[in-house]
Amino acid sequence: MSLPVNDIRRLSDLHPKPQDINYQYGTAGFRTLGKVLDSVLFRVGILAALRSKKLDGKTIGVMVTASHNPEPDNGVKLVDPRGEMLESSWESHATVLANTPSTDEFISALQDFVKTTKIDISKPARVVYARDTRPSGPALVAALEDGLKAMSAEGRNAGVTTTPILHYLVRTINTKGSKESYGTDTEEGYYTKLSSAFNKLMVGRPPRPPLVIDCANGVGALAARVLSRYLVNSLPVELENTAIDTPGALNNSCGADFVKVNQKLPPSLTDLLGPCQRGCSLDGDADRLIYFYLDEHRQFHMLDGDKITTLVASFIVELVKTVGLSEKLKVGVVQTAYANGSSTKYLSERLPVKCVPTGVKHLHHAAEQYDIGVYFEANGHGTVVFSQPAQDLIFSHQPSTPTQLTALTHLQNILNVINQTVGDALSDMLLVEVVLAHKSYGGAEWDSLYTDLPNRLVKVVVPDRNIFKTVDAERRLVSPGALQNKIDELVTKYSEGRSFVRPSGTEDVVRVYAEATTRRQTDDLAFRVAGLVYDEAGGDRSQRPKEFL
Ligand code: 16G
Ligand code: MG
Repeated sequence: MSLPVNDIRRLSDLHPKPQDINYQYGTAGFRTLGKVLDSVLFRVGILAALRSKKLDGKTIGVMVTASHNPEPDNGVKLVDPRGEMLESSWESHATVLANTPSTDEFISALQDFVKTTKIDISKPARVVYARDTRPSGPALVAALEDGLKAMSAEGRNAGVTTTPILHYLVRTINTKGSKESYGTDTEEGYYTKLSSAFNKLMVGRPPRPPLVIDCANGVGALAARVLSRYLVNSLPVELENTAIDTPGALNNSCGADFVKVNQKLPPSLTDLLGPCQRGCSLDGDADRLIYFYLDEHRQFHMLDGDKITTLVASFIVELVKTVGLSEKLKVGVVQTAYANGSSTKYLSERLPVKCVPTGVKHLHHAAEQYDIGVYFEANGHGTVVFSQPAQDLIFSHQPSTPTQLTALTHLQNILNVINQTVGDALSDMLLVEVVLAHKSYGGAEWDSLYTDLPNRLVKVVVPDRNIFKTVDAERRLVSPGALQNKIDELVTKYSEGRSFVRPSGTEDVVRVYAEATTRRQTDDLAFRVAGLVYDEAGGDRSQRPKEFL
């Protein structure tokens, strides 16, 4: 059997590629202005069908979202059968196919691809897809559906939902009826799985003040509302920033990225959050979570992905120890260079900690090397993954004391609260709430586990960010030239100073991170490194930002 060339040609002509744009399947799929993504979505539909055929008809996921980006942006990413990110070798195929200039060239690139990748066209193709609340979403989904139609793929439209729910659906569809079944393959199955485990974990815990959830005016508002109906007595919540139909509201001065980057409360919450009350922010597709609280002086404190890692990993270690399985279940942590130095120090004194390059797929993969792997990026994206033997042990172990039995039951329920396929803001929120309730922690007690070093992120616009090449999990530069030596020399002048430089995978900029013992020193270090980067990359002297030192 060969490719249905006539159908592809007819439909591809309806989705021509703009001549002047070069697309790239980056860290989180294709992402750019929504209005220039039509041809990309059509081609991704075809690619998803081919990926499914290659994997013997397993269901592939497609998510249409641009996460925390501004509302006019959109994007698309593919999800592999276990609910994980697309295998990286296919990312470059996606880029090549998205950039072929004409329908004819697209078809011949497809033919080459099918041949070299040895795809059996006669296999079935199954794809499940969803989108977030962006206004450009419906038209992009229609283009994707044309791609599926061209391949006669079986499509399941999961509608408007969060990225993590789409990942959950992919995994549950593919494990249906098997020993590794991950749950019921519906949204209701997702809410029921998470909430029933959560509700069991909260039995007997004292009532808590309501949790304020900043939904970023995105799809998380819909999901959080449904979830809250399943949490009637276990967790009172107040949903804020739920204006999904207000043009321009998405991620605008709210959401997890706003809080993390600006290190402050979304202005819309200022009058809502009481002293010592905790709140959290989701991002535009609800796969990132940042917590915060105001202290008794109404001072803002942020609890980011590093703080979540510490809280969650410590609790899981404690449970595993109480059950008596410390020897058999090794808990480890995965971070990136962005992890606050204090968190790395705190964790390394207690657990194995690995540092990997930015991007969920790197963290997820490294976490899978542990029996129980906890990973979070500082920006709030993360989850916990349990190896299959670890899960089997947790569900078959026979405890010998009532204390062990209680801890084991908690561990089993925790496993079901967690969305292991990908970082999931709502699932992570439930996990955090469980730990806080079990430890009787408020925001301040949680925050006091270690003290963050002040840190600063600076964006540097350079003529060509591709000249920046990193090694050692992005902690060191090997190009351009002597820049790393200059940074090394500078860093020694700051107490507990640390700084690194990496090209962004999602924006046309270079990022500089710095931390040191004081805010003033941190800013000084960050802007000095930014200045070095700007000059070394040949930035225009007259355009040099004045804060760069
Ligand atoms: C994407 C990544 C996120 C990473 C961020 C870094 C996924 C699903 N998302 O949003 O993990 O932190 O990119 O962006 O992998 P940057 O390369 O622009 O700094
Ligand atoms: Mg996101």
